[in-house]
Amino acid sequence: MRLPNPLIPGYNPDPSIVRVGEDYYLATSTFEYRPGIPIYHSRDLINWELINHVITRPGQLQDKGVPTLGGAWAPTIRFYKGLFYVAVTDAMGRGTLVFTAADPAEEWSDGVVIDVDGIDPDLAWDEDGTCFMTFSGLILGGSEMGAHKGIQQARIDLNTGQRLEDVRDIWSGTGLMFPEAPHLYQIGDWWYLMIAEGGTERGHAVSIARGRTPDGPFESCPDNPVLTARSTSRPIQNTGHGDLVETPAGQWVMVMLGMRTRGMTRAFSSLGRETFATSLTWQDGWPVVEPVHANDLVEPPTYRVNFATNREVFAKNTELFSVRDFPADFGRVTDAGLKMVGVGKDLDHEDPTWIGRRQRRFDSLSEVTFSVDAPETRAGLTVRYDEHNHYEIEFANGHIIARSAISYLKHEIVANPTGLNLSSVRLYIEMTPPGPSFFEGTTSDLIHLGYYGASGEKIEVAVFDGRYLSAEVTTSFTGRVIGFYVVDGEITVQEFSEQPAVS
Ligand code: 6LW
Repeated sequence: MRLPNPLIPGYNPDPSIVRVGEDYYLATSTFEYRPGIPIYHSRDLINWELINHVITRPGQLQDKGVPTLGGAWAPTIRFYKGLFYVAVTDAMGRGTLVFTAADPAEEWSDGVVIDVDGIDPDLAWDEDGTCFMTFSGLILGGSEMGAHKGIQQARIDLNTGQRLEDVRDIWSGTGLMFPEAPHLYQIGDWWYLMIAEGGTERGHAVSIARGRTPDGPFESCPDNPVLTARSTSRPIQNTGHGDLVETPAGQWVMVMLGMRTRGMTRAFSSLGRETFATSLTWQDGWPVVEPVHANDLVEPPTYRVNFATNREVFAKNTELFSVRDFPADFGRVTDAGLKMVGVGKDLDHEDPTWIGRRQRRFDSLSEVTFSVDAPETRAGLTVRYDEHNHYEIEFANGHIIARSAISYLKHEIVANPTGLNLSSVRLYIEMTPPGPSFFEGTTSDLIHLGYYGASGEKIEVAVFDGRYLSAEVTTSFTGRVIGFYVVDGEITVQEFSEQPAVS
């Protein structure tokens, strides 16, 4: 099967997939962003549509006090006896949770806390209907913070969240670091336990074992790892954290996370960990997995929203999200556009007054148009990884400022525009490939920041190096997100878009 890669572009790590009849549903990690845990739907594994989110209201995850990179880690989506389940770790928050929904496109439950201590919870049921939770014993709190106990398992009561037995250690891979992302499948006469190992960086890999019962013992596949990109020149690296699905025609597919690395040493992944896919066949009871090939089977997506005409901008299938808050918490939809009022939080704040979406294409021109209520207003357009790593083009007190904030290093370039129309401030951030020279080619991309002048001409204020907004430099689990924000005063946003870069 030839599947588009990326399958779902933009930061969408730790994918989990389930098929019910002709319908496929896929969920990914979203950490501190809200709404969280997107549900993507497809009927052909090629075209995917965002239909809903599991996390749509406060309290489902811990909303305050969760550190950046904590939050929704690694969902597992499954269907059993008429009910959809999403097991997930609210890392450094509520812990291990299971959400349910009769229809994945409708509201999900509040989440039941499960009495296990670890990450990457998986759900599987045996013939008697007993539920097995298999997970990675990484401890994220207390005196054992950081301890890794390998792959573990326990029978659980999904209604109460209680364990029905002591946690047991089970097969934990071939000895590579960080055994995680376990998924348990009953296929034919075997129970297969598939895991990720090697760490989510360049050494990432998928390994598998099998046994006659869901709790093992398991024998390791002689060809492990069955999937890895380590030490290869493949454009898609870090492949791991896989989940399997069988098509109605009996073909098998693995979805997994990967990174499209760029730069002379392929060191920089601008969009973070995205969702990819590959096909596999079974030989002698073991999977033979195709390497993950990049292709342009599906065009990189574009995006445009007009807030004056679209009243459903925060519908359940919206791409728009915010950090630790929901967009509707501070975005008010009106006939004039989306009104947002600053409360003095700038982009160094852990929950800025910011609304945005994932950067989903390399050659990206993102633009926002908004009116300001007074020259003292401070608002702009930013591409961010987190509160410590962001570039922005900002309207402030009648000036236009291009600012880079990388870790604790800040740099500003100020432009004094003439004839700026306060009722229609139009800012842009554009990503383009690096220059052709050997030195220029060391980076991933160039990030151009500017505004449109009174006669609609693009006026560039600064060009910053894109390598510093990459997963490797920011040590981030997420990816680049682009959005508009307000610090002081009020703005009314008319339009927000991402189109192919034109420079
Ligand atoms: C996730 C773990 C991982 O829980 O990173 O890729 C964590 N590996 O499996 C967060 O994405």
